[in-house]
Amino acid sequence: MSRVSDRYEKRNPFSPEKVTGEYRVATTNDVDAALGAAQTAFETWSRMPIAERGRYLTAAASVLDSRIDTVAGDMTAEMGKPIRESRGEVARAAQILRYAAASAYRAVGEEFEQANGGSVSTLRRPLGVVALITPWNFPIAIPTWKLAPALVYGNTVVLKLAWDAPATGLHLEAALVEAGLPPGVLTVLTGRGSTVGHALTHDPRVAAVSFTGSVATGSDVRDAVTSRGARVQLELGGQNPLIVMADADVDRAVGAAFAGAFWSAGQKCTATRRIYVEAAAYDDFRERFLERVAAARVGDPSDPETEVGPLASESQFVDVLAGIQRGRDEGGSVVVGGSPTGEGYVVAPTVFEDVADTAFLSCAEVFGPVTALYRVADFDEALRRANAVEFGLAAGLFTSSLTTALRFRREAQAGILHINSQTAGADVHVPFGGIKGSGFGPHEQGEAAAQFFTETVTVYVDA
Ligand code: UN1
Repeated sequence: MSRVSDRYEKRNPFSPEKVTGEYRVATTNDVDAALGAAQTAFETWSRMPIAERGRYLTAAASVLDSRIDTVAGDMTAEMGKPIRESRGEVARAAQILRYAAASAYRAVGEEFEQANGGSVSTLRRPLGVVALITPWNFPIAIPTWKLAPALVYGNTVVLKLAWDAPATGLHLEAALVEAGLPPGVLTVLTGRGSTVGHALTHDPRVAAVSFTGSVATGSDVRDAVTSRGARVQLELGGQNPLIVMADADVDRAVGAAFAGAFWSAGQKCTATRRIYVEAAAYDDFRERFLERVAAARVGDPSDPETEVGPLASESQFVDVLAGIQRGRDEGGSVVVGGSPTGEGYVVAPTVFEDVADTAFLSCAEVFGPVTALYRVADFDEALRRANAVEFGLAAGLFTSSLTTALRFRREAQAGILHINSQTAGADVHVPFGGIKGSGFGPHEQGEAAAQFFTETVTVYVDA
């Protein structure tokens, strides 16, 4: 029997009076049933040839491709991502599924010769039932990049979607169901982290948990999962710097700074939060960057021209405005933006100056369209200040000097480095993840995902 409290309403962040859908608030009983089904399904799924598992993913990719307008439209309506980015994200999800499916044609181990001459090889085997807990800011890319490798390597999955973006993840589930995925192999739950997430992380049937979200929740997840000896992978926040040297192509640097700071309204853990500009180029960069911000198309995310839409929810809106206020209170000056535009949860692209290195805005993650400019004497100073945070997710550098680029590659403290490109973005076939406080455990995607979602056994064979 369904009661009113079994369901919740999701509203459109650009037009909060509009309800975009009603979703189930899953209970611990739902988690129990999902884990039971996943355990049963594992018996058959894990024995299936990897190429056969991959075929379900390829078929789901085709379903997503055929439905890109619907899925992207629903994503934009429920969490406010500008439609052109939503479309790109659905296409990315299809690409991730195809990349994972092709794992069938990659090595699943390595062959050696034993010291005594016999054969010894390694073999990757699935872990069992894995739980995935995903955020609202990439509501199809992140569920897909966790689920695709988990499934192809033979695990069965319980996926908990973000409260604020359920419809998008449910489209992913529908695509896999239409592709014929056997029952129990994947169960998708909507609901609260405090019930569903908590139950999944504490259940001894869950062999591994992959989590993307906040630092605070992530550390609870890590403690719960490691204390029962299971595997955990965390992708947390970032406080990502972009360094612009005087020898850089300033126009390209301006474009990258704008995209990195303001696309998706800055709601990416890889967004550009701090921009360090070498003194000789500072005034020029500042002027062109502010011109670019003034020309930004801000507003309705369903308009294909829109570059900066709303924040995803009222609570994000409140948090970001509080972050801006704190930036001001701690002595920062708002050069442009700094307030709501009056349409839904839209906050104008905001650029600060005069922010102290110890101020909240320089150290913490304000998850919105907010960035700060800092003047630096040279690369040494830029790198020192860029590295002086607890996070280490992404970092960018604009320069034409190979020497500077090579030093950055060695010394920048982040898991993802961008030389002459913006701080956000992630190719599907290479590892993605942070160092320092930005993550824990193996990285995601590419070969790193194979390592996380499998265990390696070593097999000695003598004739
Ligand atoms: C990207 O920059 O395209 O939650 C991906 C996030 C990151 C993913 C960023 N885990 O923003």
